[in-house]
Amino acid sequence: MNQSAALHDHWPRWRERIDKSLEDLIPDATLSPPLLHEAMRYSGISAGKRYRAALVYATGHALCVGEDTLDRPACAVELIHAFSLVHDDLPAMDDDDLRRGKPSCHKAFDEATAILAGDALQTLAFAVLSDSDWHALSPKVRLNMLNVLANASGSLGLAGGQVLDLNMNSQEPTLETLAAMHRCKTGALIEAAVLMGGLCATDDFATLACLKNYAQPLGLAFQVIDDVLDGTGDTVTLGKPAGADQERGQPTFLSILGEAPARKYAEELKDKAIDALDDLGVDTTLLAGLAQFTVTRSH
Ligand code: GRG
Repeated sequence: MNQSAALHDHWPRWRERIDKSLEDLIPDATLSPPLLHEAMRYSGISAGKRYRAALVYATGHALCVGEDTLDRPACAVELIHAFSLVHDDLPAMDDDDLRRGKPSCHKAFDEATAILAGDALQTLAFAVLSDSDWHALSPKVRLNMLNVLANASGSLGLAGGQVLDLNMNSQEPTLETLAAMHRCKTGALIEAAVLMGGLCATDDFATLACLKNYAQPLGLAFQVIDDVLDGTGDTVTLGKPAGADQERGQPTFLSILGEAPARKYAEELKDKAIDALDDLGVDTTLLAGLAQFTVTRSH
């Protein structure tokens, strides 16, 4: 079976697992305060490709970890991702009205609720990993994961990347400054997803180093294609406003390089990611399939 077919065999099931787990983990909208829980469920459940969750499952799969063990780490990564999207859409950030094919959280609810729903999705990510009623992984492994996820979300990861992004419009960015910003804003969580899947199996330094060497170019490739799709795709397929980067005058890999060189750059990054898998010495078909998907995706 080729990489894409193998991935296709698993990914839809992973999506279902994530939605079922998040249904259980995000408090029910009947619980007080109902509006906050409704907003969290609106932005957290049945949403998105679940690309980062797929990275957790595929990494765990390569290292022979059972899916029951991977569910919570995958949910935690998706909760941070959902939080970042809710905040990214706010008027003080990108001010986008559409996300994942429906009104963004602050449009469907209101701005204050969206800020608080984002905050609560973030803290829930750490709660699901530190929950003393969850016994699939040892406290030491969970602590390592919490550290990876917290660092990826903070000033050296997503939050820092967002600040660099907000300040970027006033500068003439180079390819290197753009890549440095996206290594934080997009790459850090993608790397955390892969490392968390890895940590479910091992804390072996060499294995985790190989996983980083896979995840880092992959995260950048994901963003290069995100920029290409923003400028060349359509709103319905993307589920978010097409052409938004250009409208905001935002520098992107597409605006700096043009479409064909940007796609070529993403291909090179993808090849680098796949090459890094050789050093793992295990069956990495699904991780290679995800790398392939990263550069061929249409949304
Ligand atoms: C401190 C976590 C944290 C966030 C606050 C708002 C913010 C700072 C950071 C923004 C991070 C962000 C939104 C990066 C964009 C990453 C990206 C390319 C998102 C699109 O991901 P997809 O295509 O989306 O996987 P779906 O909807 O499929 O999940």
